[in-house]
Amino acid sequence: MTNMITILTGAGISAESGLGTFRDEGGLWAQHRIEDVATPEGFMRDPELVHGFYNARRAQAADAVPNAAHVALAKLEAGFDGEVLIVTQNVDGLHEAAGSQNVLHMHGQLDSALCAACERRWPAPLVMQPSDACPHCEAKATRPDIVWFGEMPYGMHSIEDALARTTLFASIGTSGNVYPAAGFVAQARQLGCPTIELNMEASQGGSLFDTRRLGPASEVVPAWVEELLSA
Ligand code: BJW
Repeated sequence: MTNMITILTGAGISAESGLGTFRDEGGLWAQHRIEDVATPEGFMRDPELVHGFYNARRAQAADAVPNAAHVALAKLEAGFDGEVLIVTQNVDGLHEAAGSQNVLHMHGQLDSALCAACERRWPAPLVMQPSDACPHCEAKATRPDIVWFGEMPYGMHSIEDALARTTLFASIGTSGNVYPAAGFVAQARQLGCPTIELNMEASQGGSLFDTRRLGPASEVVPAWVEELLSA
């Protein structure tokens, strides 16, 4: 069987690059109501507010640089004897900026725009607004290419397929509050795959992991990658 590592990442891996997490003290959900900025209903009610929220995060992400954890995962993909897949819940592009190539953005991407009418995508401008027209069908139905609550995350078939082939499942910097991502560890376990969590503190489903390394991602991830590459 080919070696395959599937790595689920969350906001914690980008925290040391200056991008806020959601549920930590003072995080994004302490400053904004989820129903207002992260649901299709909120967008229908007040598209200006939602565009403003994502415009600010797009600007912040554009200035951010990968930290040692992103860099280590890129090094793992380049040096590992097998396949490495990063399934990220993050909408920033820091894994790619660090050099990772096999990345699946299950909750969308800040640098992508989506037309709700024709469902085509294009690179998002730094500032999006409700009056923008789709460059393909010209409908004024453009939105950030982000998966909001109640919407189907992207790439679920590819993720299910990857979990079935995975020989090691790792979860980095996610609180385990949001499904379906929070359920991947149970799926991997059920398939007999070893599991490891690397996080600042234990996640919601923390007891499901075989192993846990607690600490800042910029420290625990490079150390873990070194171990894997020298094994
Ligand atoms: C560090 C660190 C450092 C800090 N170093 N670590 C009832 C039961 C079960 C499910 C549901 C339910 N009711 C509704 C649902 C479904 C719902 C859901 O899960 N709701 C829950 C709230 C209960 N999910 C959905 O609606 C999803 N769609 C769906 O389910 O479709 C139906 C379906 C799917 C599949 C099969 C069948 C049906 C869509 C979810 C969309 C999530 N969207 C968001 C916002 C959009 C993206 C964006 O704006 O960026 O995605 S919510 C937000 O949470 C964001 C994140 O990607 C996501 C996860 O957050 P994450 O990454 O875990 O961040 P935090 O802040 O929670 O945690 C940070 C962690 O880092 C912490 O652990 C820290 O300790 C750690 N940390 N600093 C290392 N330096």
